[in-house]
Amino acid sequence: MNVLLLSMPDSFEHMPSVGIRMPNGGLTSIAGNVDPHHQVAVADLILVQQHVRETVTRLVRDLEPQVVGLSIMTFQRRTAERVIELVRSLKPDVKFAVGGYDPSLAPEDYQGMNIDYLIRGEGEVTFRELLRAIEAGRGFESIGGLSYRDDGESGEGGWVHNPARSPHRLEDGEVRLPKRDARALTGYTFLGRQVDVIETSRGCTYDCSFCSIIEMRGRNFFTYSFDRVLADIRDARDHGARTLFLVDDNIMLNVRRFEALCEAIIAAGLNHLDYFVQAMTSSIANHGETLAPLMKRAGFRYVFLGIENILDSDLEFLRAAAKNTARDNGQNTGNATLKAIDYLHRNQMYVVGGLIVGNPGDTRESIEANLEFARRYVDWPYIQHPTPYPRTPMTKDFRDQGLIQNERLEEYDGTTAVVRTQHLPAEEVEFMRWKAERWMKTHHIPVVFRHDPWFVLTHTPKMLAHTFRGSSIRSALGLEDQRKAFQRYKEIRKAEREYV
Ligand code: B12
Ligand code: SF4
Repeated sequence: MNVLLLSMPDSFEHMPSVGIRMPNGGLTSIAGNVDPHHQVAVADLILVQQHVRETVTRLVRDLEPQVVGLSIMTFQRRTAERVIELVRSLKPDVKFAVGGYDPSLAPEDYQGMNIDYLIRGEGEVTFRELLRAIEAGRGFESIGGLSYRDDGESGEGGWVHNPARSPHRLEDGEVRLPKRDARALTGYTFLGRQVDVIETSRGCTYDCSFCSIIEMRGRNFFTYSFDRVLADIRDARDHGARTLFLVDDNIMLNVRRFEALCEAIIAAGLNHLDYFVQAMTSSIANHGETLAPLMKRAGFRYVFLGIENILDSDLEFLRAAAKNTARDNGQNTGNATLKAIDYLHRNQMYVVGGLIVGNPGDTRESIEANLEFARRYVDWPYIQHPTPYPRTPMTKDFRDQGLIQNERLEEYDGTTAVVRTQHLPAEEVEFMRWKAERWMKTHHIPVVFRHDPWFVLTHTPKMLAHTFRGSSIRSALGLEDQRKAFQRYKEIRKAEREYV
């Protein structure tokens, strides 16, 4: 069968497509795990953000897919619906499958859409079995993790939801390597270097209230063998990647394993690549003395730190206190953030600082404290607002407190404030972040210049134009109210969301 897998073009403020275009790891993994006789193509629509309609039309005409699969996050749901309608208009008999976080966690919202199958949770085995069943003309009732339309029998609007599939333990080699050759488009980049994504583990045993992971797969942590990980890194390198993003949910859950992975990367001579990883502050703070130099030797350059917030009360709301706690001789010694940042900086790595501002108890002062912290200590701010994604504990909290101000899901991109605090309206929270964060981003330009001068010379005007869109010379000089520039930015952002 011909299969076309699409990831959505929607990006958000901290991932401007002019400088950052990353592949969707889930789709290449699915492509690598269907039976080999299928012709699978993967298209990451982020690569053609300005030409979605033409590109999808061309791909459908050229590849003539019988099955089209879409990977969807919540803020991409509206775009996904539009892509579905477009493909249907081109090829009405195509079978549609959707997967990823949004369909998995809000399947009921997809029942009215013009689709045939919904894959909940991990997709490799479920999708493989789905294709087998379609090909053989068999029923779907035995496929775990699958929801499907069955207008004949079921009562629930024609939908049948099979029992969930347990998360794969990953250790037996059943989940094969991703198939990068399936990619139909080119142009992946992370600040001028070709980028790819790698997985070494899946899952997390924490339960931060804003995170979708627990509802998606339960509290567990399963790992791939190092041989597989190294083979995956080599494959990404052989496909041209020079920067690798480790997309593990929480690679630092097992610090000893992560240290051994760094050693393995060095021993395999793969430390000439740049690595970007998401990390827990407590792991870095508690093991930084040995871990940070080792990471540096293995090629780690950027570390995304889930700081979340510098105030204890906010950490409590976010249920993120445990992963941000430093320990000395088994004693809790307070917030781990500064210690973690210090270890990373001392070893010439850069901190992408993940902070969440706009929590229910936040005041102007508490938000300012976090912004000031970011200004002083992080190299690249990644400040977001709490966003009520389907089925997270936080969503229930916000709903119970009546704080959700905006139900337009296409704006649930993390940098649009959609919830108010008990003290400030959502828009004010967003204004404060927007005003401060644009300038912080400019501080990192010299660092990028030293690493990739050509990229900076050729892309800085575009990057700045993106970061400061809405601003004018007058607003920069203080001759115009910043709020006017902010309103213009909001209008531009709204127009950008019309991808199809
Ligand atoms: C890595 C990652 C990123 C990377 C993305 C790199 C990339 N291009 O892949 C970066 C840092 C850029 C990123 C950014 C964002 N992310 Co993110 N990210 C993750 C993370 C940590 C892992 C995702 C991953 O790659 N997993 C590995 C792959 C193999 O698994 P997978 O994607 O789930 O795919 C499997 C299944 O879902 C399923 N599947 C997926 N698609 C499909 C399609 C079909 C047809 C089928 C059959 C199956 C299927 O099968 C796959 C294989 O098993 C998750 C989860 C977490 N713990 O936080 C969040 C997560 C996905 N991100 C999220 C969000 C919201 C964002 C942002 C909007 C804001 C933010 N929080 O940073 C931005 C938007 C990005 C953009 N487009 O501009 C949310 C999504 C919530 C939701 N309900 O939509 C998550 C769940 C985090 C959270 N807050 O809970 N993210
Ligand atoms: S530690 Fe990270 S992956 Fe784990 S629940 Fe918290 S935010 Fe999610």
